[in-house]
Amino acid sequence: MSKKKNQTPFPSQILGEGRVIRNTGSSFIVRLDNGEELPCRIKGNFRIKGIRTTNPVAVGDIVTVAEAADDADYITAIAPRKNYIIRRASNLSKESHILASNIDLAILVATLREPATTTTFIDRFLATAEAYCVNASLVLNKEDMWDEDDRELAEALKNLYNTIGYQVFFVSAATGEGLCRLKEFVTNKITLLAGNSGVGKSSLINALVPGADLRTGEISDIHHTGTHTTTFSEMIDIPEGGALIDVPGVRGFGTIDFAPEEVGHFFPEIFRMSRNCRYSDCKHTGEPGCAVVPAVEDHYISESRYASYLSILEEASEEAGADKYRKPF
Ligand SMILES: Nc1nc2c(ncn2[C@@H]2O[C@H](COP(=O)(O)OP(=O)(O)O)[C@@H](O)[C@H]2O)c(=O)[nH]1
Ligand SMILES: [Mg+2]
Ligand SMILES: [Zn+2]
Repeated sequence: MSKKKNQTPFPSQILGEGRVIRNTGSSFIVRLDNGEELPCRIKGNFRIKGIRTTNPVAVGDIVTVAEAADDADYITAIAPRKNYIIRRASNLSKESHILASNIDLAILVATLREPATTTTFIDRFLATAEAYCVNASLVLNKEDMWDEDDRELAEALKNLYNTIGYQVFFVSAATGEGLCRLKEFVTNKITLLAGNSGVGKSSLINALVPGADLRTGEISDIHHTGTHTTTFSEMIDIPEGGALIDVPGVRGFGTIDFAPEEVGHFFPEIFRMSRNCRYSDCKHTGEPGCAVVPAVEDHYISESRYASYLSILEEASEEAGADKYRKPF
């Protein structure tokens, strides 16, 4: 590459600005403002300060593309991101993965069975969305598989999350149940669909956008996550306006960069209640005068939400502790 630099003393010709609509990990497709779609690679080092990411460029990024001497075009700059959803690549990893950027809405697709999404997973996702100022909603898919108990559980979850302020949709990509309202909700927005492998993200996009033709049925991916770390994310236009972003399924949702005293801010109902705690830096783990713990005991705050809060708090505290002992070089 340095050789090429020597040969071309002038900056390569800028082809324009556009949005990254596909990311395979090593290559990208950028749609220019004039509608042209260009296969691109990355040139340069785009890193968010202080965060190591496995993908420096994400679907949704607004980038500058330059023509190179050979036939590959290059992404040479990224415009500042309005927002993004990021997760830790794996629980122990220091590396993070940006799922998508510049979005209007992040939807977590969850299922009660095949696979069963845990409330911890849901809450970690929602907390991340709060932390990065992204509107989030919940979609419970595979409604066609529910028996009476499932429906009861679904109603309880809906009630819980509605009370906190999140919209909840019951849908079935298989039968089309509930899709009309969901489509209405996502039209004219750029929406990320996230969730475990096999919950039906791609099936939902196929059902919402006729002709999207995404590959589905990748349930076996669950067993291959180790080798399937290559990312393949794609933005699919909604003909009526807006777009949906399909990303590979994730197993866990490691949160990043949360200071322990901050975690409560990302659980709206805990945050509201924490105004009544005696100490402003209360972590709600048994401090004197804490208002949150009694609210959990009195069922004003759900136990599952509080458990999710504690799991993130623990992670954040470990990080903070580790920082203290980290060598300064
Ligand atoms: N019964 C039922 N199966 C579904 C539904 N949505 C998706 N599936 C199935 O679940 C599997 C995983 O779907 P896929 O869209 O690939 O999930 P993704 O990994 O989240 O993209 C496929 O076998 C789909 O046919 C649904 O609403 N009901
Ligand atoms: Mg998929
Ligand atoms: Zn408290």
